[in-house]
Amino acid sequence: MAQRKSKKTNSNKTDCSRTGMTLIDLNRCFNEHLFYTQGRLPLSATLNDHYMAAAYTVRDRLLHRWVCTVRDFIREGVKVVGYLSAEFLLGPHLGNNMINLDIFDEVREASENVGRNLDAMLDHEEEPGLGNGGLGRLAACYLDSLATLEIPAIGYGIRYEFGIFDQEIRDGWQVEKTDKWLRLGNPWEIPRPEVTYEVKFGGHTAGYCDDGGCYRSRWTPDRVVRGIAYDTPILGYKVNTCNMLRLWKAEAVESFDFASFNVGNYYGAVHEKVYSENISKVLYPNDEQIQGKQLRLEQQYFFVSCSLQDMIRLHLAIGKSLEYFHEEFAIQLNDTHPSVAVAELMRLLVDEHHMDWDTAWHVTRNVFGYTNHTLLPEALERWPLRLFANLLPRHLEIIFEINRRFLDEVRVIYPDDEARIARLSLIDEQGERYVRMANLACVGSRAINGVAKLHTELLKTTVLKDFYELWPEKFSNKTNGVTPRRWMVLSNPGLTRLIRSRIGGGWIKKLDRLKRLESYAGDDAFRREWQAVKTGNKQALAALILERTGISVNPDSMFDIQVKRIHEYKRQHLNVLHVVTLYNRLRRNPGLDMLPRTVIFGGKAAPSYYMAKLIIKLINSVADVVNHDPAVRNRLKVVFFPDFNVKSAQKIYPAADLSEQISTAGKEASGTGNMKFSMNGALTIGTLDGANVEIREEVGADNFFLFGLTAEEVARIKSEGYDPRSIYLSNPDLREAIDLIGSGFFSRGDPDLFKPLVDSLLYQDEYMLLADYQSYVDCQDRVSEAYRDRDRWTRMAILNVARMGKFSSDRAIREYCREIWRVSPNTVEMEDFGDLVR
Ligand code: Z16
Repeated sequence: MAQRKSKKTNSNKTDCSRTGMTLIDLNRCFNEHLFYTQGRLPLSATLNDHYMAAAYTVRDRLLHRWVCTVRDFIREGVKVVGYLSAEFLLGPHLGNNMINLDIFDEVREASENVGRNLDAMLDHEEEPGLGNGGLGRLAACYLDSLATLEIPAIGYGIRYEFGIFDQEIRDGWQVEKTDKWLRLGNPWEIPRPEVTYEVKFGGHTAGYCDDGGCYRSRWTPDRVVRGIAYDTPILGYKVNTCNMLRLWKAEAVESFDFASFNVGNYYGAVHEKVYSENISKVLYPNDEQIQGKQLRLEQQYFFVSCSLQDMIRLHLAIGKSLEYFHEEFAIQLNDTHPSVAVAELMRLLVDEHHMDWDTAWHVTRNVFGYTNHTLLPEALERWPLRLFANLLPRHLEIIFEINRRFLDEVRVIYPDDEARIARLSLIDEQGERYVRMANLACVGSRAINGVAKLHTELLKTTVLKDFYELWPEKFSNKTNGVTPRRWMVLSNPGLTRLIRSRIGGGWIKKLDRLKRLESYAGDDAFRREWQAVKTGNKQALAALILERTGISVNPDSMFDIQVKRIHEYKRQHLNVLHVVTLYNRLRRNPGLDMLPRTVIFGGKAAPSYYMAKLIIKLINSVADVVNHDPAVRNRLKVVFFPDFNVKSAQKIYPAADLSEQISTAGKEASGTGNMKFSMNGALTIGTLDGANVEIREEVGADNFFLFGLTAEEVARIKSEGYDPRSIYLSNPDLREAIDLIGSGFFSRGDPDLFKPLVDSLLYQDEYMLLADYQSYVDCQDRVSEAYRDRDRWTRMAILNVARMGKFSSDRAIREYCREIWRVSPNTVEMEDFGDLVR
């Protein structure tokens, strides 16, 4: 590449002004792509053609920054973050890149010039749904903040051909549809057919003596798969830094086909190809519960191995020795999904790069950090030893060796404490043997963190207690955050404009500056404008609800929204009990002066999670009855919004009045939807769980609707023996609500349909809905009262937004950078490539 003189540019100017791009240039580029990329004349261009032309036009603006950023990845002294995650829930790119390039208005005008409405194009984009929920979306927010803070970083993951399924609702039930997100092509990715690595599976190991007389292990696999890199540029907000997300696609290794081909086994060769490509075929749709499928372990190992090999190649490219690998890279394990990386890095260093064990272990232990995202026992990953041994025989040897050395150390510190040693062991030996991935991650990492204050404290006293006692200095908290670029600027332009009109735009990068809005909470004119923005957002959502569900809702009613994955611990059915309670009040007293509410639900259930799917059916069944009962007279509406995803989330959060964050205390590690709602001016009704605790701390107890047991109380009551039935028997309103569901009232007279749900509440109630019911209903009554005083409500909403600064993912990433990764910003200098670059 011809390199001309290097030129420093002003990073506060937009691309348009920086490179001298004008609207005319943008229009020309747009039309060129329409013609040369899509092969269309303006008159015959479809919506997709226009979208593609717009996407390529915007992508072109990213590439100059990208090549300059990537150039610095292999510059000595620039430490790079490698963020390993099985999921990245990115959401649509076009609008976000336009925001970060600061060319939103210009592109809008350019598209109007070709006779196409920008919003139609934005709506047309298929989102990459390469994640389940919170964890995947967090990874996406973190990539945005890393780039915005000018931290050199690479996200590593899997290029699933099919992401999280599309949800349809038929007869009230969830139906899963394959997510064919690549059907129309993906203009945001750049395939790198020359960046490939081989990944071995299965087979056996054998010991041998190397030239120096050292005992070594040689792994002879029975399968080899190739990973191919697909890169997506990740631009920061108004900076030159454009990092990359590198996702791996699995392909067959040709030499393996040929072996079969030569003996005439054509079918076998093709089978091998199909088999290999299976690895990156589909995202496992389970959130917070493990399935233990071999293919899932294959996926994990596949992307981890490709990613580590890639980082090693980059490291060697700067000419430094691998014993300094941890000085050039900081690798974060997003949950235990990539934790086999600990064994794989050891294997690469010891077996492939002939490093001695102690040096390799020093490097490994200093390069990794591990983030835990859950306390739920069913979500803690363990792999049956058999399965692990068959797929990764060499890694099991390495894990045994790590474990042997580790437990030797433990025995010195805790002599004769066999119970503790058994708990710390990387191998679970009670009954069937398992490899414990969280233990592997803890032993192999320099830093371990939880995702909210409460969660981190609970980690230290429960699931990771023994590790905390062993290495307290490794533990820290990193409360989650979300990016205000996507979750405010892009999704809520009305609010953004209003805030800008008073305090400028500095808050978009320094969210703490929203504090300056506090003084406007008492300003009548500001409050009226605020309400107008909210009403506009509610009207837009009402139109979308009508389009998607056929239900018409009243934008003047309170929009009470719970959107998140469906899970018993998140207690969507507690919300339903409240709806039924309100409904019973209306049936009892048809003239009741009740604050009109629209209760909106959204979220996907894991396809194999029966109770979660039954909860969806329950919501839809209650909705059917309530929405059609003339006695209700528009005082209560219930909506299940189908196929909740990033795209619809961007229209839902801005329209909420009330945010439902009602998990059983101690169960939600953090939550991030809670932050998105509050940033968009919704008030929260919630328990003291996850980040709710800190949100309440920040916005003030007066501006937060708190109810329910604390995590401590939950644990105490559980240990003393919890009896949901006695609560049911002693609370008439609760009994009436449960009985109505149990009677078949919402299921066309069929008492069996919801029996499993009702029984689980009456006889187990693992998540203590009944214990929190009255406190929740009372709290909801306070909510309704507060909403009647619209000025007071708006004041509270303004204060919520003003005090959300802490929950920017920029703050979270700064903490990771300083306290875990020890990386600092690298200002990307733009290089003038002369005629090469427009
Ligand atoms: C997930 O989304 C989360 C945890 C987990 O173990 C697996 C998945 Cl797929 C979520 C937590 O439930 C949520 O509380 C948290 O905010 C989010 O991870 C990000 O940390």
